Amino acid sequence: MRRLITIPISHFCEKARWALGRAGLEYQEEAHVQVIHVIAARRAGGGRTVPVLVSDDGVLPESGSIVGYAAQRAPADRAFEPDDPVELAEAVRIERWLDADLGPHTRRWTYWEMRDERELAEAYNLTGVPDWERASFPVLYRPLFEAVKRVLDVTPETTADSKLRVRAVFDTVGERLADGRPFLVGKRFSRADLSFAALAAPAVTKAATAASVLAYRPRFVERAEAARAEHDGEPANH
Ligand SMILES: N[C@@H](CCC(=O)N[C@@H](CS)C(=O)NCC(=O)O)C(=O)O
Repeated sequence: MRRLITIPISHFCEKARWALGRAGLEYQEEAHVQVIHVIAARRAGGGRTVPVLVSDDGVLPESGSIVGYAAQRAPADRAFEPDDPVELAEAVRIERWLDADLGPHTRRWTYWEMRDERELAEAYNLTGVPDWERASFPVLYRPLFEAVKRVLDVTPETTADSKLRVRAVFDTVGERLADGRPFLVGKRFSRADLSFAALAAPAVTKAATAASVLAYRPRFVERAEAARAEHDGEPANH
């Protein structure tokens, strides 16, 4: 059985999950909290980031290679790579651009929103992790999140910059779709659309996620709504 090593809330991991699911490929997810994921990723044969896919054909330590692996195995009615080689190159180019210019910035923004939100982190961050990681999370939370903030350089200044970068990517994608075309490349859903949806999700679903997971934390919902209003051009009150 294929194994997919993940951090459950990671949107790069969601890219990989989505691609494997779309292709109808079975896998067992092995989810870990941040920092502990490095041990799991290395043990599986990857580097320090997740997702890592372990399959009979080898170890794939990058979301992009996992998406390619899944796309090559997808049945025709679930294909998500264009047949045309020029369009395929364009879809991969857009995916790489989103990996570099969108993913790290929606992630930093999310960690900023989760700062000092231990209850939110517990509700949101631990899906599927081993019992011992869940049980130790109350103690691990502070050092883990300090480490994540350091590694990802999460500060008020960098977060403000990341929000601008997210907005710039949304504007570029919006321009590309401005003529009414439903997909970023070609005439059907492709890995470019999949990547945009997965990596943009933290920026557009924060309010919905927070509302469903943590209806009892209105402060987080307020912040997310303020961010959304700000993006829509309305003045934010928070
Ligand atoms: N280029 C990698 C990026 C993956 C990535 O940044 N994963 C994050 C989780 S969202 C990670 O493992 N970060 C841990 C670290 O950098 O130590 C890919 O596409 O798989």
